[in-house]
This record gives sequence, C-alpha cells and structure tokens, in this order.
Amino acid sequence: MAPIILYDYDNSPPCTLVRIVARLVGVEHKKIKLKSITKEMASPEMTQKNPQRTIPTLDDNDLVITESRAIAMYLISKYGKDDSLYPREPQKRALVDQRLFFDFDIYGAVENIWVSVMSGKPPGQRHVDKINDGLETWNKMLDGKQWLAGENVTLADYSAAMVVITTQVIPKTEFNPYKYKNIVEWLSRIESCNQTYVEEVKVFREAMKAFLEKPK
Ligand SMILES: N[C@@H](CCC(=O)N[C@@H](CS)C(=O)NCC(=O)O)C(=O)O
Repeated sequence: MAPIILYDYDNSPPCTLVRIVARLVGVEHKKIKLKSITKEMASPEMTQKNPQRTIPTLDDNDLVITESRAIAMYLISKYGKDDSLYPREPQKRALVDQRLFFDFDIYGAVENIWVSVMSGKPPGQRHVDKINDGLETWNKMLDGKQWLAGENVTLADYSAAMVVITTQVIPKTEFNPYKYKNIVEWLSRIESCNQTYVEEVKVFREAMKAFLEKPK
C-alpha cells in the first residue's frame, strides 16, 4: 500500500479542515505542501489527477478525492475509529449533511470576496450580505445548543468553524463573528475540547498572516 497523499497549503481554509480531520481520525498520511497552487495544480500530472485543479486533493492509492468536505467524510468513514464525527444513522447524518451544505454555500461567498479583495476590487455587496446572514443563521442554529448537529462535536462544527474563522481574516472587510454570543461560546467549546483543532487553526492563521504581509 502506498502512503495516502494530501496535497496541502497551510493558509487554505479547506486544507485546514482536512488536516484537522486527518489528525482526529489518526490516519497516517504524507503531506505535499504546494508553493504555488495555480502553477503546480496545472501540471499535466496534477490536472489528470484533479481536473478541478484545487487543493486539498487526497490520493489514497489512486482513489483521488477533491472537495474538503468529501475528503473529510471519506477519511472518517474509512479510517475513523467510530462514527461520532460523521454519524452513519440516517437522521443524524442528514443533520450533519444539511449543516455542511449550508457552510459550503456560505464559503462560496467568502471565496468570492477573497478573490475580489486580492485583485483590488471592492467586495460584492450580495456576498457581504450572504456572509452576514450566514453568521446570523449559525448564531440562531446554536441557540440552546452546544453543537451544530446533534449532541456531540461533528464534522459540521469543524467545517463551519473554518468558514467562520475565515470571514474574520479577509482583509478590507469587517465581518465580526465575535459579536454573536452563541458563536463565540461554540468556537471556544470546540477549542477547549480539541487541541488538534487549536494547533491547525494556529498554522492556518500564521500562514495567512505571513501571506498577507508578503509584498505582492
Ligand atoms: N470547495 C473546495 C474549495 C477548494 C479551493 O478552492 N481551494 C483553493 C485553495 S484555498 C484552490 O485550490 N484554489 C486554486 C488556485 O488558487 O489556483 C473545497 O472545499 O475543497
């Protein structure tokens, strides 16, 4: 068996989600850290592996999976010691899936704003409104609840937390997830129950800071 390979980039939110889950599941893997995503993912070898040319990309003995949430679901289903992060029971799983599709949609707006800001354009108001509405919605979902889906921390929490954290690091925008009490308490609950999450978020934040400070 060849080692599992994860094509990775420290300041990428979706890569950070996969790093967190891979460590939580405890699956051995080799990380290939890219230097230039656009250049390296456009090589003929990588385009053949992943026509989307995005990272994270996971290669598990020629099973190539892209899309961070799909990679996380796969790692938990195949290598998890139990199903607590991504339950097998259909009703429980449906709730986790709903939350994941919701955060995927909000992340689309985050990406759109990131691209605008990085190319010196103003962020689209439609996307700004969508993110603010997303933050409100998460805050409501968490009313009286410890976690986003069910009675324990799941993939839904880690995935949404990465989107929430990312809203706050985009330059020239003023998203403030910390004004929502339920979100603040939930983020600190995730942190206090999980050192792996704390470490990988630190890697993400430091890499993002270095990227933003680097002269363009
Ligand atoms: N929905 C995808 C998004 C992946 C994505 O867009 N990744 C970025 C890096 S954060 C990427 O590969 N961008 C291509 C590029 O920069 O050329 C996921 O969750 O994996």
